[in-house]
Amino acid sequence: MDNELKNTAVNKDTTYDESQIQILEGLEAVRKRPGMYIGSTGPKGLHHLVYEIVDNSIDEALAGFCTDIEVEILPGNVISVKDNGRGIPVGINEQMGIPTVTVVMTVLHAGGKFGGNGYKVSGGLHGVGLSVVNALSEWMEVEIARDGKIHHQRFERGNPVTELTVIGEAEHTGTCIRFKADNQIFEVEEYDFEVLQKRLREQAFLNAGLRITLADYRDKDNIIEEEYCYEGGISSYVEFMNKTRGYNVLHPQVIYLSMSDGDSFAEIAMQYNDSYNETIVSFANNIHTVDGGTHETSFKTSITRIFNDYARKYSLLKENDQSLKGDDVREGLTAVISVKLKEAQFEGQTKGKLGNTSISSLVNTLMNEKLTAFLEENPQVARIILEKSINAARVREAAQKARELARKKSGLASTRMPEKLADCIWTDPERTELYIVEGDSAGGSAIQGRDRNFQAILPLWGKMLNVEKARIDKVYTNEKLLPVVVALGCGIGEDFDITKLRYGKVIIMADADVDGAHIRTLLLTFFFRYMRPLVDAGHVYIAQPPLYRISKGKQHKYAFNDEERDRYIAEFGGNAEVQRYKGLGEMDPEQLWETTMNPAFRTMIKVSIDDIPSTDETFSILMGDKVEPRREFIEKNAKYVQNLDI
Ligand code: 0RA
Repeated sequence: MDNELKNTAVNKDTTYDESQIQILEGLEAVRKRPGMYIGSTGPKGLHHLVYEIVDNSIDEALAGFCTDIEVEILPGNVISVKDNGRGIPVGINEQMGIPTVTVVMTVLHAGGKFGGNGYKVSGGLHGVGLSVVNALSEWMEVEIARDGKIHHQRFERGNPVTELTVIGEAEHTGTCIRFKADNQIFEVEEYDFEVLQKRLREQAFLNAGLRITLADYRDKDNIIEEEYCYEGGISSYVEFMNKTRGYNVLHPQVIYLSMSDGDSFAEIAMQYNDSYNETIVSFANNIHTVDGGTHETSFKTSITRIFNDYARKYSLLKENDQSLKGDDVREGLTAVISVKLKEAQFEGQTKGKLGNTSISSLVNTLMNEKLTAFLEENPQVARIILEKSINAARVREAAQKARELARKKSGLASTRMPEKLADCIWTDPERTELYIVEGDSAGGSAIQGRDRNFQAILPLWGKMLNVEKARIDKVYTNEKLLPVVVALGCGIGEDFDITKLRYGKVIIMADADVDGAHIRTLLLTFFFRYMRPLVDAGHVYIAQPPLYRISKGKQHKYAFNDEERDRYIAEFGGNAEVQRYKGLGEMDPEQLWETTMNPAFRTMIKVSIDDIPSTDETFSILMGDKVEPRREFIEKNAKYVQNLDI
């Protein structure tokens, strides 16, 4: 009653009713089309809810008022996010006639990340996203410590179900938000600790000194509590990436460069390692720009030019030497680029690419002035890096020659296909498939069992190369990989040209045992490192051969796991015969066709890259030099391994 009176007093006209209508319509819109606001209602969307809430606390930290953010996953997959900022204002909002916090929690913000024409700028739009998460929550509660009091309000599916009420005294300030995602909206409700861990750690790196904690209390026998706080900011991030990938760094200090030009700020941290990989991660306003954009492009152009200039100036490159290419100077480079700007434009289908051209010149100037100065002041480091780049260029040039030579010598001219390839009749890549098969006997079955109109078979032969530890010149001379390159027809590395691809589906078919897993991993590493666009465009598949054949009399069924096997045995009513396939070679051609190759019945796994930096990390760990990160990975992931016939 008290509150109603207050509301009426503040509202001189009918705004209150209108506000109510606006709120209800807004919430309705979010619940009707959740995908528009949080991307999806699957696991990604679910985790996005947490990011939206945490982002508001980070904004408060960017504004300089918050140092600690505590995130908890509570039993029942309830999320709690608590910060020590100023607290969301609790006074009555003049325009709406209700407390500001209630407005923030219920009114759809015009400048949301999805839809609308503005984009989120950290430090700018406080409270964006809270109403969206609220609308998609079965319930949400907010507790605000402010003005000496603790204020509380509860919402259900976005609607306030209590007034904002004082529930206690407080000496501190801050905001605590708790919510349970609505299972009427989301297909899943389990949060993945590692997904949240990765994102929160990333945010801690991007906001130097900010302390973020993450705790998981869902399983009382396995409570996890972690803290992320990095005084070194993005420099610590670079160190962390080199370390987790098991790389040896070439110079002890991370190179850190930063510059601002009034409206925008850019910072770059970089450090070289002794691998042949490039790991560049970029951000705009703390949002990961998965597809790069103007900041990343400008960085790459600049670094190539600056290293070339330096190498010429100090005669590390002689007059007749070719200039260093981008790939040469980025070999073994781990870098983080982070820019902050007003009205960031995110482009592309997944909004993962920064479009603002103004940031190019800032990054360009930053690199020209600061990196050049760094090289002049640290000639020993400059030498080490340049040596590595020049060596990379030499290897690249040698590889080019080796390839030309290999072509000439073995007659591997563009049209001559590998001897082992059993090609198909059709040539339209929209319809054709290449099966890459380990072993001759399996290859033989596949050749006999296939539909030769559209299915080509390439049996692999000889010693495989671990590309994680080798350079491109070795690939061109590897007897196992070269036929794959030639059969696909599109080259590798810088020369890769997807328009020349000869088969729309590239299917790895290997045994369901350890050796099969090994060859699969080696081939995937190869595709990831040397034919990334092939994977990106969704051309790579993994065949799924059955593990068992269950038969009784004239009936038979194939089982792809132990559960299916047991079910079929039960269905056949006992006395069923179970044959276990140890390898593809044990299947006759008809069986192989029927179970694994016939498009009408087969199941295949389509290989996609969710997240390039983590895929990169995984391959480095699995196939790289260091044993310790690999042991850790295996220990952590052993629980996911099924059906491994060890
Ligand atoms: C609006 C205005 C102010 C702070 C906030 C919102 C705020 C929002 C969130 C969300 C999570 N934590 C938060 N902390 C603060 C400024 C208040 C003032 O001027 O005192």
